[in-house]
Amino acid sequence: MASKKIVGIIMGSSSDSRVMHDAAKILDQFKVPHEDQIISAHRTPSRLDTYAKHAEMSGFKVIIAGAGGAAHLPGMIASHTMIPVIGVPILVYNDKQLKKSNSTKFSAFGGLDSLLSISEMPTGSPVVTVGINKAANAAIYALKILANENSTIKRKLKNHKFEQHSGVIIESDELKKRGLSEFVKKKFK
Ligand code: RP5
Repeated sequence: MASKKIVGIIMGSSSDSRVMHDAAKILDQFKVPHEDQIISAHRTPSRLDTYAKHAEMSGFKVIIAGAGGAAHLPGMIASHTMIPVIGVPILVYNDKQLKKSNSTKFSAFGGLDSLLSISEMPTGSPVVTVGINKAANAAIYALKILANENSTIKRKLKNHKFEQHSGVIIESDELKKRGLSEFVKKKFK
C-alpha cells in the first residue's frame, strides 16, 4: 500500500496515548499509513484550525480524535473540516509520570462525561462516536470508510471478519469438547 498518510490520529493529551495506541495498532496491521499528533482543544486552541487545514491539505480521508473529560477536541475538529471525524471517548489514563506506574486516574464520571460530550454534538457538526476507550473500533470504522474506495482494504476487512468467525468456532469446539468447567479453568488460569 502507498506510504501517503490517509488517516489522522489526534488526541487531547499525552495521557490519552496509551488508549489511542489501539487505533494505531489496527491501522498498522492493515498497513494504512497514519499521522499521529497531540492537539489540545483547551491548551492549544489555535492549533485546531491549523490542524484542520493541515489535514485537508494532506488529503486525510478520516480523522480519529480521542479526548477525555469535557472532550471538546473531536467536535471542534469536526466543525473546522469536511473530513469525517470518529471520536473516541477516553476514560483518562495517567501515563504522564516519568516513572511508569500501573496507577490510573479516571475522569470524574468514568468516561461517560467524554462519551456524552463527543456524541451529543449539536445538529450540523456530527462526530461518529465509538464506546469508551474503544480506539480499536474507531480504526476499524475508519477502515470501513476507506474500503469504499479501496478494494485491498475491503478484502482485508472481509478476511478480518472471517478470522473473528473462525476464532469463535475454534473456541466453541474446544468448550464443547472439554466441558465448561475444564474450559474455564484452562482459559482463566
Ligand atoms: C483532555 O483532558 C485530554 O484529552 C485528556 O483525556 C484529559 C486529561 O488531560 P491531562 O490532564 O492528563 O493532560 O483534554
